[in-house]
Amino acid sequence: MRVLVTGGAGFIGSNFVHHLVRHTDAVVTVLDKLTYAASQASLEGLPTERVSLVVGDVADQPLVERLAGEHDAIVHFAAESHNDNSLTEPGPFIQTNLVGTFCVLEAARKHGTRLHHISTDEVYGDLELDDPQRFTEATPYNPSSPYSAAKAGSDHLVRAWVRSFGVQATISNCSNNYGPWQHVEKFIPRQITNVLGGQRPKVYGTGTNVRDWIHAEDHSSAVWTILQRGRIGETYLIGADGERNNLDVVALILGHLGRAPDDFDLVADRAGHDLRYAIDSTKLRDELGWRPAYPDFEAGLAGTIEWYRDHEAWWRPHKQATEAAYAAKGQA
Ligand code: NAD
Ligand code: TDX
Repeated sequence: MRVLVTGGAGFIGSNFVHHLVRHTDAVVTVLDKLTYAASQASLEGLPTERVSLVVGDVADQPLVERLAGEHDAIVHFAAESHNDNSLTEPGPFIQTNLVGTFCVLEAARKHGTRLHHISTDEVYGDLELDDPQRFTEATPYNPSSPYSAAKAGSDHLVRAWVRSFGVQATISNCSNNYGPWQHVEKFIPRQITNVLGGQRPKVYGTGTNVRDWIHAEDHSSAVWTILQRGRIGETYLIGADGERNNLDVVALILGHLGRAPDDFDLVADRAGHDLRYAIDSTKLRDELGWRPAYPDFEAGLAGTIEWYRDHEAWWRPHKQATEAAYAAKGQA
């Protein structure tokens, strides 16, 4: 199978490419614009006869059409992905997440290429801390930020292209990922690399916000399962029952690295900060038989902390500029 992976030099996309090389016979082309969020180093060491990189924009219609015609399937990860950035400069989120997805859909339509669209649980808005319900495929869309609104719009485009034009697409909405190769702007790598660099973790607001953590490797196995056996036109929620509040995650990081549990700073909150996400992945588990390989969040987090300790050369070049941007917003 020839698979085009958009955004394959980013965090989850690169984890997915590694997963394909390890667990399948797929031949992979990565299409990536190499924005600030990308790292070619994340793809280093992969066999060149299995993985190649095309540097380009998913909103470049002729390019995406040509590539779609040369592949059996497209897995569409490319996006602007950081909520905080969408609050300071929303334009690229509209361009890549909406216009880019439109171009991918038109390319898939032209060539009849199988498409899997990667989305997020943030399209459903947020839950109260004591709400017994979790998000399901039937939860109404209610996005909060420019990022999640643009992702919600991209999901609607995919559904419209399936129904109107018969595009052979599936969608998945996954919870918060952690694992190797995640940019240091994101919560878990930011706090790990702060502590490794002798700084204190920085927690927004009161730290009681809850995220539902899943290892990126489990996201990858779920996406491959859906690509193989998912029903066209269907949406599948991906999650691994990993709800933790931000204070608990920081305490685990501090504890693993031998620091006191209160050795962190509370900083200015994010505007419109979603309180809680939680995924019910029953459909994916019952219909397609998927199970996470990293059900133990504490163990997965410990492995991730060790990965960052061992890969300072990978993250160090991005750290200073990232922290300078947070400092300018009063979040450092
Ligand atoms: P990331 O920011 O680490 O990577 C995004 C990649 O897309 C980068 O390599 C970047 O260069 C590339 N890209 C951006 N704009 C592009 C364009 N116009 N053309 C081509 N390439 C472009 O993001 P991530 O965290 O790996 O997220 C990947 C996908 O997964 C996104 O669609 C995101 O919405 C979704 N998702 C992420 C999470 C999470 O926890 N990070 C959870 C659920 C869903
Ligand atoms: O320094 C920080 N301190 C802090 O308390 C940062 C960067 C974040 N936070 C909080 C905000 C959130 O409650 O940690 C939580 C996680 O924040 P992010 O890592 O920015 O992730 P989130 O906003 O939840 O979105 C992530 O999951 C869903 C991804 O970035 C999205 O791409 C995905 O769709």
